[in-house]
Amino acid sequence: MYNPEIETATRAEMESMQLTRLKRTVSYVFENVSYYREKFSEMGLDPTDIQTLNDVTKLPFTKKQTLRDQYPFGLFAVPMEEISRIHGSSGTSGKPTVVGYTKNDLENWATIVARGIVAAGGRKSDIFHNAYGYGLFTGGLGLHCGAEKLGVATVPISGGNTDRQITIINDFKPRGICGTPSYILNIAEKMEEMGLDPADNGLEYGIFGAEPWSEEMRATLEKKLKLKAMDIYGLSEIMGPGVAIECHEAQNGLHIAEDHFLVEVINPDTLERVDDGEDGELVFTSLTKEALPIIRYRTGDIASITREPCTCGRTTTRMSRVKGRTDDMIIVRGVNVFPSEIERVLFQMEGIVPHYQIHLVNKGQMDSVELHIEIESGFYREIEGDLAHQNVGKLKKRLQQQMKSTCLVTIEIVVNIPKSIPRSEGKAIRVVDKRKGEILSM
Ligand code: DLL
Repeated sequence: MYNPEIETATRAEMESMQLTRLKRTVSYVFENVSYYREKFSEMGLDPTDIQTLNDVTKLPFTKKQTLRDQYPFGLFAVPMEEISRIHGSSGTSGKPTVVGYTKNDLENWATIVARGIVAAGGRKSDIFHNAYGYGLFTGGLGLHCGAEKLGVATVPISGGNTDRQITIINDFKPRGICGTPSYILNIAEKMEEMGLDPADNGLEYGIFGAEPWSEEMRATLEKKLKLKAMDIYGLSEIMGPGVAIECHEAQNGLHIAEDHFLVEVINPDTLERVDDGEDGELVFTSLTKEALPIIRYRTGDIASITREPCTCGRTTTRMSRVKGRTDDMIIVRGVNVFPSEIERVLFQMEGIVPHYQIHLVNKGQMDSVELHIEIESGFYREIEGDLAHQNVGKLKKRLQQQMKSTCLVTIEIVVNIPKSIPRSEGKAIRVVDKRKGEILSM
């Protein structure tokens, strides 16, 4: 472990540290961020009202819209001379959400990510291939600085230019790799197309996240690349990658960096807290941030938490895999479906590749949902000719039945020829609103 005293602290030790830091953060935002000062005053709230960890529920929520309203720097708690870096969230439309970091924030972030890489199976002696995009997006530089802090030989390849990624992986033989699961799958498939075996490159672990993905996707990546795949979670508003990460020992829930982030799970409709183990929206309060401290940030991400210690020996609260986002959820005739649930079904079907897009379309007066899928090249060759039409029909029917029994929805299936669905080089675009020409979820 990288920080054993933190990672194996007793609940009482952790909560005592959290309470001290929460009190400090609440006073700090009251003094330094006019938005929070006004908000607290409106609510008749004084920083001294926070006496226990549960008192966090007295505090107001912060939403993405708050950051947009304060664009670009309105929520910063320090003057610009103390800001060392600025990132932005990968907004699907409009202006990005802007976040800033002081030197201490960057130092804490690097430590958290270094700790996460070790939990995921990384060692100082590794070569580490970083295929997250470098830039305003926090993925590239976030993983980079954590890897450097740990002392691994970091390859800052960034996203895209897949042929070059493959050459580098083959020649450098990294032990670790990170990137979005959809892009890593894209790399593996490209290797296969080039006649290379993705399993034959010495990779031992992968750190994949920044987008929802399924256990089925994990199984595929682990098999194709012959590595252990760990889930990493984070968001720029809270810090970036590393808010939580799976350990390689258990691969069973993501350990939250609780010494820096206080987690709550709420019902997104009633805004009340839900019990441990129950799905709800993740809410985080930063406990150590200087540049952009944030109170009860509503992430929009649906997951559950457990405080049970993990078999790896870590005692930190773990979150489940993110099921989807509240604003990603598609409602088909009253039934809620997340793209990741659709992905699970696709991975189980033979003859279909796991690349897909969900299109929201308008047919006449009615809104409807189309699932665009793609046939596997081998399967496509088999069905070419007279039987083609009939077989595509059968495939569609089978998929539709599977969707109906697993996700409880009837969705129109549109079958496309191989390689026609755009491949991801970062966050995959899963939902496209054709009614407005907008990409809804990446
Ligand atoms: O995606 C930070 C990140 C980079 C995380 C690299 C992991 C690895 P944003 O661009 O601000 O930051 O997007 C944050 O992405 O609210 C989730 O909806 C989604 N997300 C991030 N990690 C996961 C994950 C980065 N492991 C938004 N599973 C979050 C599911 C994830 N969704």
